[in-house]
Amino acid sequence: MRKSDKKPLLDKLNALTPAQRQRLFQQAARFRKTELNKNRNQRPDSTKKYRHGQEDTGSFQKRGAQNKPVSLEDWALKLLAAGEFDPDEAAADADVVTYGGRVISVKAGACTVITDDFEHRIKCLLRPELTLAQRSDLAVGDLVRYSQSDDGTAIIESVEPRRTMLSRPDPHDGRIERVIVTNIDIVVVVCALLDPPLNTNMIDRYLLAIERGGIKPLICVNKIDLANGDEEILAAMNTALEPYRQLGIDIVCCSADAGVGVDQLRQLLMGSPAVFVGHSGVGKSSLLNAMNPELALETRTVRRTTGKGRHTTVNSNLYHLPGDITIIDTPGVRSFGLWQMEPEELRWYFNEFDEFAPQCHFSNCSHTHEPQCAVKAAVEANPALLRRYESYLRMLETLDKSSGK
Ligand SMILES: Nc1nc2c(ncn2[C@@H]2O[C@H](COP(=O)(O)OP(=O)(O)O)[C@@H](O)[C@H]2O)c(=O)[nH]1
Ligand SMILES: [Mg+2]
Ligand SMILES: [Zn+2]
Repeated sequence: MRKSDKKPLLDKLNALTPAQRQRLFQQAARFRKTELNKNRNQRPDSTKKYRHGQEDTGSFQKRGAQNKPVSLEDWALKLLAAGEFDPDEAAADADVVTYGGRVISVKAGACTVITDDFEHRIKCLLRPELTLAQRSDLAVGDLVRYSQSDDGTAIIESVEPRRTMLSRPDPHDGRIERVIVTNIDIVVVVCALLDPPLNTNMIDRYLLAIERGGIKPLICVNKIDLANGDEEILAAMNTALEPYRQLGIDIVCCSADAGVGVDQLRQLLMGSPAVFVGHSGVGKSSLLNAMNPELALETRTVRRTTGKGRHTTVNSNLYHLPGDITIIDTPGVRSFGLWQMEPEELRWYFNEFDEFAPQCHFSNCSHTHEPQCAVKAAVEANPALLRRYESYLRMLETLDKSSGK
């Protein structure tokens, strides 16, 4: 090959990534081998030369150009000149092409990923390194890159750092954190006005976990149609929700059945990936259906004999609705136990105390038995605050019991 012919090819070679170059040289080695075999068959007399000559050292002698070794690089250049090497195809093997997706369910050693275009669900295996690493506690919502081989096997190659996460205490050991969903902006606490009745204790526990995760809460009270316009019931609801209003939390009162408040919910969720949490039977699936009837999700039917519902949502799921709405529904967040924490830590999760706590006589005031407590004074003047304060006392009691105090 003449020097002037070589130059552009060398430039090409240099432009390749190290992985592509490695692939090219592997291909060149195979090419050389087949060419050598061809020559061997065509020219039996030269076989010996190759065999005992320079084949082992990685070069061979060109016919007619005695003792002029052809380097592997020259073979590589030949491939480039003939257009036999496809850098992109090479990348598929050597560099590993990966695709983006989001984890929607997790099992031991495997998970299901929904593709970035929300079109496909792909079962992916975890790399052993990933399974062993701490980060392998792969959770629903994790943004991942996966590769796919020709036989269709998909493997998680990497997990992006989590932006946010919602976790709950392990039901058996409250000190262990179980991540249930990651990379969400809003946690929608769904409850029902009636059937099951509004449970503010449950809301408070969720808020604790949401606060810990640094995520924005949204309270959604469903089934308001069941009030049948009864002023008393609606007034009681407003009273129950007042503490959350004072905390500045968005509240949507809606009815999946009557289609009330559904648009408002949609507005609040646009562009912010969210997770629905809340007890079974409050209407999470019904709300999703109301937001997009095409989903046609199965909703719970109450068994007449037991009065208990069948749990229809078994797997986590991610729903992508028109208007850039992404909602994750996971059975992992049906109910939360209380976090195992130091009782002294709990007060920091009640943001409404922050305003008054600095005026307490004792700087480490727990707002329970201490004299000259500014929080207790504030509570007496504000019924909404009183209800959260009572919730605080109840949680504190649970923590004191479990911490043996
Ligand atoms: N009256 C009334 N019933 C509802 C409403 N939304 C859901 N339901 C009923 O509540 C039950 C539980 O609903 P479902 O969506 O399965 O709850 P999930 O377990 O939270 O997903 C079903 O029988 C629904 O028909 C609503 O807005 N009003
Ligand atoms: Mg459901
Ligand atoms: Zn105090």
